[in-house]
Amino acid sequence: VPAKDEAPLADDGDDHKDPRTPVPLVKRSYADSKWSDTTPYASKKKIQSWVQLPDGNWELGTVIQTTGNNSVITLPEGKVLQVSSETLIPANPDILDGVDDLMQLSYLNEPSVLYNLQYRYDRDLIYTKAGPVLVAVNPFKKVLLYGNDYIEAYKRKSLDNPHVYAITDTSMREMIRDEVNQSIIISGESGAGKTETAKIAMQYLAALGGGSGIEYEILKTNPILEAFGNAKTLRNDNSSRFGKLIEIHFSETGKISGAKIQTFLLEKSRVVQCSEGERSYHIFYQLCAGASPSLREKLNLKNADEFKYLRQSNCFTISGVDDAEQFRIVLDALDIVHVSKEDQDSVFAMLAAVLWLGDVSFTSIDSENHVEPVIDEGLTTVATLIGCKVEELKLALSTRKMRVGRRNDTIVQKLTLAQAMDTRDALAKSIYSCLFDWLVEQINKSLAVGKRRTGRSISILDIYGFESFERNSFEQFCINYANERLQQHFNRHLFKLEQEEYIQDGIDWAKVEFEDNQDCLNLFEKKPLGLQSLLDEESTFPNGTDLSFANKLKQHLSANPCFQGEREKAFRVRHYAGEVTYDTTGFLEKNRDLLHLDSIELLSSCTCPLPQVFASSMLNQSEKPVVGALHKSGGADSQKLSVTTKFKSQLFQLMQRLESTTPHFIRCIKPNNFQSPGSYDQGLILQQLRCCGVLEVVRISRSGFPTRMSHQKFARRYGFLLLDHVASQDPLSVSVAILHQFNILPEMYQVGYTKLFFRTGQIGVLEDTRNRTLHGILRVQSCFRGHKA
Ligand code: AD9
Ligand code: MG
Repeated sequence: VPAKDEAPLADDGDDHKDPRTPVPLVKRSYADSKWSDTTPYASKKKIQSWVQLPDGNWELGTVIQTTGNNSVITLPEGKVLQVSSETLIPANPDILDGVDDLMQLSYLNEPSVLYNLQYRYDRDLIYTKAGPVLVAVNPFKKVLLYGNDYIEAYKRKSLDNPHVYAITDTSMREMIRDEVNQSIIISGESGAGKTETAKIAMQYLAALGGGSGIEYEILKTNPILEAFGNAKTLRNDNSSRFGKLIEIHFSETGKISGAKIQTFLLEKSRVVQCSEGERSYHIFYQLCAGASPSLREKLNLKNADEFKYLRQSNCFTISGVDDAEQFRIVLDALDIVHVSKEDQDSVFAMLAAVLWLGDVSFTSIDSENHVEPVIDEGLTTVATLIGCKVEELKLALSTRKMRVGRRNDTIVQKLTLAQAMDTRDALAKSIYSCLFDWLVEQINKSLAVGKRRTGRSISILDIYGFESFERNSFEQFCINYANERLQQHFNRHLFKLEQEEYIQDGIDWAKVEFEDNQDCLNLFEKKPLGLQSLLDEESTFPNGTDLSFANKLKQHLSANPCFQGEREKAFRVRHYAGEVTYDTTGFLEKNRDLLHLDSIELLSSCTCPLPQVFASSMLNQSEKPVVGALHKSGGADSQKLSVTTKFKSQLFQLMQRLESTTPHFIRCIKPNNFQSPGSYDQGLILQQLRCCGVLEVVRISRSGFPTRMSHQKFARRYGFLLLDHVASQDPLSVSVAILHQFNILPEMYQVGYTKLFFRTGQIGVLEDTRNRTLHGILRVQSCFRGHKA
């Protein structure tokens, strides 16, 4: 008799008593759905199955009759449907409702996974394991899962259900045990909860590895980076517009010794333009709302809604957020990471300079549409804030020096309105992105590990997830490329991990090859004919246009299975997560990301310290050193690396670093598009599960032995079904006897040193028999019904 906690499956009637109903043979052909399970487990009269309703949602129903290829199924609210049997997908026995690891599901199909996550989500169990991966469904509300008590409980292992704390704890233990660096790789689409998850992981590490005080500094980097690198978008009120890797270092005793932050590709364009309903970077609004009267006066600050750059999107506040209060938090945090008051003043001066640049206006000076800046409050304030003469600023914004002819003679070209505005905006974007990089550098200095590196670290990666919008531009092109790289990393490791477990437990295992995304990566990276090298090539042509770029792609890449040319300036890429159509408008300009040398010269001649630092860092970024050119009268565009090339090399370095670590994956899921609690949109979630590869992991495990049970547990659960006496009572012998008695085919299971491994669906056969047997016992002992069974 099984233990009390192993209650029999809820049964719905007597299967054997009714001779009129033949055992239905539900044919299931799910060839079209690669995630579905094809192994029927039940030969019961009434089978729980998933049926897809016209709205696309899955509903659990009971098959009451099957004739030919048709099944009659009843739904919970009493509706009866007749459907083609092939469209039904088997549901799991109730005993598996809400399992905390999807690997425990007997049937690993899409509706079952969706249902399981929802079952848990409804109970605020937002974390679920998908084998080695932690799935986190954004609750969009406070859930009582965090804080010191929970941290203590996970540390002491008195709690071990899926949690960010648990996966972080594992990484900590493995780092110490194996002396190998670890990484926690967080992905998911915008608003799915990556940044919050990263902070929760950092909290845990700070609590476990704290002591020296440096953990406070590390935690305080979050409000700073969020202020300067996050913004309200239509998808997320606090959307990160950069990628981030934070590497936290530990001493031999497991105490935090320092940290290092690396950032990736900040979205600069937001500084000078953003869409209706979105905001620019938080820090601008915080500064305008929270600066002290003396700082306001020094920076000649106005209200946020009076600056042109901020005014254009017509959105100034975020509900529930007090920008002035946030500003105080940032000031505090800057103190804690040792940014001096002087430096803080310089930072705010740069922010104000960017805002005032947006207010610089131009006036026509001749009949050829040439313009120059109006000398007004905007221009003079910018000059004061960066420390240059008004005349110099005026010149930099209205002219461009060019070298011409064989003798490289310099001519000065006047700018048209469009050119002048571009120059102004490019200057604002550069100042802001240099400021961001500079801040990260200051933070890194403060967190520096010092010379005595132990070489042990845990890195947390919070990078923008795969994006597919109606209109996809250069930003999505870069972001999705990054995700292809990460996906490759993900695949490799999951296959490896999965297969290592089999080998560890000593089972017979022929290695599974997996479908990788190398084709798509080749499409991006191949030289000389890949998306990136063709983009770079076209970007260097003075006459190159977005259209000529698109045509070149179609001419050279059409043979690649992942590429498809589209109408006019568009092309389509088949990503692992789905197809995305990119519009090449703006690709060349964004890839070149030019700042004219005139602007760099201006910054380097400023009397304020930061502009000078920025100028020299811009020159250092150049591929060919152009330092000499700075002092020559003849200038040219800075010969910097293209954005794609720089990003690609950053990603390569990132991958190299991650490769040397033991990875832990967290996949964040956004349950609805309204940032609202309690709403679970099946279609949206399914699409993310597919995109971020959770079901891919499921598929991997399907090809293996996804159900595992220790010999003990197996013997306890099914031992009572044995008809013959087993000589030895040790769990392994009992288990093997059960397998034999039930004719479980040898290819359907493997006996490991500690566990039994089953192919998908196999446990269902046993559960079914166990259930029927129990039911029989219950009938015989009907007077005991309801007692210990
Ligand atoms: V983006 O790609 O940077 O636009 P993220 O980083 O994936 O995005 P973020 O972490 O910013 O999303 O989460 C969005 C919002 O969801 C947060 O501001 C919270 O309001 C909410 N959230 C996310 N995770 C949790 C959580 N564990 N508990 C409560 C959460 N709320
Ligand atoms: Mg984020």
